[in-house]
Amino acid sequence: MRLAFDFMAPLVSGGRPAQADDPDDVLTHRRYRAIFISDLHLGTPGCQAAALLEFIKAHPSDYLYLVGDVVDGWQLRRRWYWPQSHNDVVQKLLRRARKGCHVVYVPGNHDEFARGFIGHRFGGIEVVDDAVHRTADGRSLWITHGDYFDGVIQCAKWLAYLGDNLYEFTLKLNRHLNYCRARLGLPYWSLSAYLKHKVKKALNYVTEFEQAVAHEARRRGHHGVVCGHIHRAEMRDIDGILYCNDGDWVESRTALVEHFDGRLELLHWAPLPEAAKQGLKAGALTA
Ligand SMILES: [Mn+2]
Repeated sequence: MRLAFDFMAPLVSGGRPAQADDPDDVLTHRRYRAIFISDLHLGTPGCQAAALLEFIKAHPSDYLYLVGDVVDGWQLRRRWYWPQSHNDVVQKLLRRARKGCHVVYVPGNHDEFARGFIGHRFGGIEVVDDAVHRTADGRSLWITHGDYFDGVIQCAKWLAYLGDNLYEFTLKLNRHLNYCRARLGLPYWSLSAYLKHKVKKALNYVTEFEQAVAHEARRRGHHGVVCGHIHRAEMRDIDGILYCNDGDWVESRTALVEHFDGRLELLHWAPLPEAAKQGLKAGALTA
């Protein structure tokens, strides 16, 4: 995986200066041809909305793809959470579209309510089930959130986080469990072996997901695929198909970007220090 820390990157990228489409932008960074972000989960306390807003402001682009789970409808239904910073992100996205950026919204499973509006536009933002992006160097990228592949892969992702301590604990639990089972006249059953099997399956899940998405992109005749969903930024070749996962804005603050020559890159956003935020407004830099 190629992860670039682009904090304080040069103002000029590929011979093209970062131009202001909008005086609201902060031109500390570079302009890209296309930006792909997903799994923002607006409407949840986990969403890093302030950092996300900074990132969007710092990176103007010709295309902006929102690759699903933009708003977390599941959590909002349970508990309403909508601070100003989340509103600011939505306002910024609408503003981007208004200022001429081609903004495409591909809903995911957490914002499946938006799938009811496929084919429509909201303030210039196009809502589609999936999209195809043609890179500057002529490659065709299929854009999908990725949850459609959950059906074929049994997910037990949380088990991947089980550590050694928990394993020790399960061994102990296993002894007690089997003591009880024996007293009830039940045969021995290994809890730890069962869990170990589950963990292995969870680790395989990521690989299987990546392969399933890449193979579908190939079946559809594309050079590559851009997706999200599993909150794991990645860019690599899978059987001749370029698999790109743009990560998320809950844990990793990652985005996939296309340079003006068609080169793709994964970015990890490091929030700006306060000093840089002030005084580096667009107006101050365009002179
Ligand atoms: Mn998802």
